[in-house]
Amino acid sequence: MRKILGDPATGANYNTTWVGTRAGEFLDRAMAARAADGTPFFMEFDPTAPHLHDEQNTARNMTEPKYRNLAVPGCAAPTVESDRTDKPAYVQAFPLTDPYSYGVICPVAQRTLRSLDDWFGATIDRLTAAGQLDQTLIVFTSDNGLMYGEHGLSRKYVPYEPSVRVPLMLAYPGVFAPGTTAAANASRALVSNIDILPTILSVTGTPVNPALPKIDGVSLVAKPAGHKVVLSEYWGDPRWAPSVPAPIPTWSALYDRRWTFAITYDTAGRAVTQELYDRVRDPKELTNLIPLRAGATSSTYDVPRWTARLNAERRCAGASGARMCH
Ligand SMILES: [Ca+2]
Repeated sequence: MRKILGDPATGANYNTTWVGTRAGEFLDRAMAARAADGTPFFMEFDPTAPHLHDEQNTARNMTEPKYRNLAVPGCAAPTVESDRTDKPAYVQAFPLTDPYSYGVICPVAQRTLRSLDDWFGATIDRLTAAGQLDQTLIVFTSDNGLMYGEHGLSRKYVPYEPSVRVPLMLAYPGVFAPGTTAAANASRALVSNIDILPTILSVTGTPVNPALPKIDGVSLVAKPAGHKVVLSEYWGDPRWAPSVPAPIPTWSALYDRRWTFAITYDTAGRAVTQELYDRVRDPKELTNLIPLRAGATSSTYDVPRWTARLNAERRCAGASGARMCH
């Protein structure tokens, strides 16, 4: 992708504006082609926001000038987890608090999303004006969350909820009823980015080539309630080691509507730590309910069963068959 520096003083070529303008130009061409002969179109709109739009810029310059003083909610200091001995060593290596993450990065990131919101609205307006909104599947999501000081952490890459739980909103009139995502059942649905592809295939009536690898996700048209459990995995990347207090290890985690079960591994793939959180009673994931050392059992919780379930999801293939993903 072309690097757009923009002018922090004037906002000229601000990254989101630049990408949004190009997206609008693309849509105009796509609408014309569709009107001419029905050609379908696919567009992915990925602004750099809320990241720094240039590494040399300061956090202040992430924000479009007109929004630099915008009041934004939701960036309070998180609960300090005074006892992190129930968490892996890499977590304990981070400082206990990170005021920069929630005090500086969080509000700036939220202001950048106001610019994104403007361009999202402009995109909807364009589709509406062209009479295409009712025939367009819109997927709104993110590739990751970000820690704003929870557990002392300030990046992504971790199995805790702020890092892995992101919005996934779908709009396609006639298939997904308006407001569905706000309904009690739907908002608790366990879905994952692996469901986006089968959902697009379903909406567009595209047959799956049986010669291709099995698709683990499910179409959210066919299964709007999503999954019984969702797997998340991170593969340790040693290139990040110098930038954090400790390398974040490879881990895998299983989530159902109540529980989070996570295992970290050493570089040889051996399980090192295990964690179990009850997100109903402990939504901030402050108390690991089982012994930290991998393989250690608990008199209260069935650790072998959780381990077996996690391993099954790590090895599953496809949404049907003997080793299906759940
Ligand atoms: Ca703790």
